[in-house]
Parts: sequence; structure tokens; C-alpha cells
Amino acid sequence: MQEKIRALRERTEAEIGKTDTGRALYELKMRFQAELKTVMSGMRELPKEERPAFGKLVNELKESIERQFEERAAVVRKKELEAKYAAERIDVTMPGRKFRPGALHPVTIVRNQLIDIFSGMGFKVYEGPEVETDYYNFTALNTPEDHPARDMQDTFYLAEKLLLRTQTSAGQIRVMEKEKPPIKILSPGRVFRSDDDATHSPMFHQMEGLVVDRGITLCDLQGMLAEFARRMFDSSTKVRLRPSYFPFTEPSVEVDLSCAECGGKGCRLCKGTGWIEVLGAGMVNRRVLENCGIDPDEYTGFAFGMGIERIAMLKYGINNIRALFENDVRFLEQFR
Ligand code: 2NL
Repeated sequence: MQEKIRALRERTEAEIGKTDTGRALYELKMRFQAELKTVMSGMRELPKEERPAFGKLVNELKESIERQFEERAAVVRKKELEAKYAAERIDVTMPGRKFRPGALHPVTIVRNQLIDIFSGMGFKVYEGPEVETDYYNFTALNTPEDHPARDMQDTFYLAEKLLLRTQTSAGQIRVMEKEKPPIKILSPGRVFRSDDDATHSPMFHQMEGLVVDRGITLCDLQGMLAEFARRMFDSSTKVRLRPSYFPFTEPSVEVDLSCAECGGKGCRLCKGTGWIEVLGAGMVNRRVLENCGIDPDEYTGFAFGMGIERIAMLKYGINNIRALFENDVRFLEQFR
């Protein structure tokens, strides 16, 4: 019996010394306790008088081994903590990760600026739907059935009479149908045309303005455009109207601004002319007013439309419209 106890002590002590993880130590302890139980159950076979001495030996073994387990556990825990700390160590003197703040897209910057300028003149923003019927996009705007703009080649049709709007004025028709003059609205938004080259994109942003009231004249349009040009570009910018044609306006004009780059002397940007074409405009065609239930003998109106990308390209000297749609951060971060 004593031999068994000695063997258990020696074996356990040797194993404790070799164990170096908390988990292995715990498992060893469980095994020791089970073995000790087996040894103790042997006590029944001993003669009565030998039992107290045996019990004492067992107790000594138990206490001694448990103390050694505790001591070893303290050493192992310390080692494990040190390893954990070493693995988790961070160098607080390392430079931090670069924080890259975002920037507004140039089209958004110009859009906000346009809204700001025209809001200041009393325009209210109205955004219509991007999917329109051919009635609102063409018919109501006095664009006849056989007009080239209606061609499948130029307009994205979704169904026979359903399309992606080619101009935001489609939505302005909805406002004129519903509301009595005075009307003074600004319609920013995406428009779609089957067109794709250095200066045209199949999707671009338009900003159209519409004013309808008694006694509105082309002179009001010209004065408003002059103020717009001074605020958008330069306080010395001049406005020039050239006769043009749109089915929805009569008379129609093409609006040029004096070149902000060369001040009108002629340069590469204005191709030597001193003028840059910026937008189209005109007096709302009386047939368009009639289509919306507005009496053209009582009311007149002016309207204008511009491409936001075109304004952004002029303002920032961008010569390919694709730069505005590629979302290359090296290009976009310049607008921070
Ligand atoms: C352009 C020319 C223009 C309009 C848009 C308009 C709207 C209504 C009635 C009449 Cl509801 N006209 N808008 C008028 C003239 C020209 O846009 O070159 N846009 C990019």
C-alpha cells in the first residue's frame, strides 16, 4: 500500500514539473484525484489497526500534491499571460492609418450652386419622375410624332409609350397642368439620351427653369440669365442671345456667355470666338401653355435648360465628360 502511494506521488510530481499549460494541468489534477480515490478504496482491505496510519499517509499525499498543483498553476498562468501579452503587443509609436475624407462630386457641387443661385431668385425646386410617358416628354412639349428626337435611335423606350425622360421639362408640364400661375420652378435631375462621345453621355444631369405669369417677356429672361452668369462664373461675365429653334419655345434662343478664361479676347476654351454656348432657352410656346390648360392670351412664360455636366466642365476646365462618370478617386479627390 505504501508502495502504491509512493509511486503515485513520484509519478504525479514528475508530471506536474513537465506540464506547462493550464489546461493540461487541470486534466492531470483530475486524473490524480481519480487515482487517489482508487488508492483510498483499497483501505477497506487493510486490517483495522493499520488504517489510521494509512489515512494519514493519504492525507499527506493529497495535501502535498494539491499544494504543488497550486504552485505550478501560478507559474503556468504567469507564463501564459506573458505569452499573450507578447502576442498582443502594439507599437503606439507607429504612424496611424491615413484618414481619407470624401468629397462632393463636381456635378453635385455645381448642382447645389445652381439651386442656391436660383432659389435666391425665388425658384422652387420640383423633381419629376425619371420614367415618363411620351405625352409628358414629347407631345405636351409640342414635339410632333415625326420629330427626330422621338426616334428610337435617340430616346430610350421602355415600352411603346413609356420612356426614360430626355428632358426634365417633362415634369414641369405636370406642374403647369396642376397649378395656376404664377409658376416659378427649377427642375434638376437625370435625363437620358442615346448619345455617347467626349461631350455627350447617355445619362447626364439637367437643370431646367420655368417662369409663367402675366406679362413675362424675353427681357425678363435676359436679365435673369445675366444675374445667373455673374454669380455662377465671374461678375464681369456678359450674356449673348442668338436665335435658335426648340419645338417647346417660340422664340427660342441659344445663350452664350463671354469666355471667363480669356475675358472675351478669344482662346482655346472658346475656340477663339470669345463666347461659350451654355444653355438653351426661350418663351414658352403658346401651344405648350394651351396643352396644360393655361390661357396663352393671359399668361406668358420663359424657360431655360442647361446640362449640369457642361457647366461643371466649363467651370473646372474638364474636357472629357467621361471623367465625370468614371469615379476615379484621383480625379474626384481634387474637388475637396
Ligand atoms: C437645352 C435646352 C431648353 C426649355 C429647355 C422648357 C420647359 C417647358 C416649356 C418650355 Cl415646361 N421649355 N424648357 C426651353 C428651352 C430650352 O433646354 O439645350 N437643354 C440642355
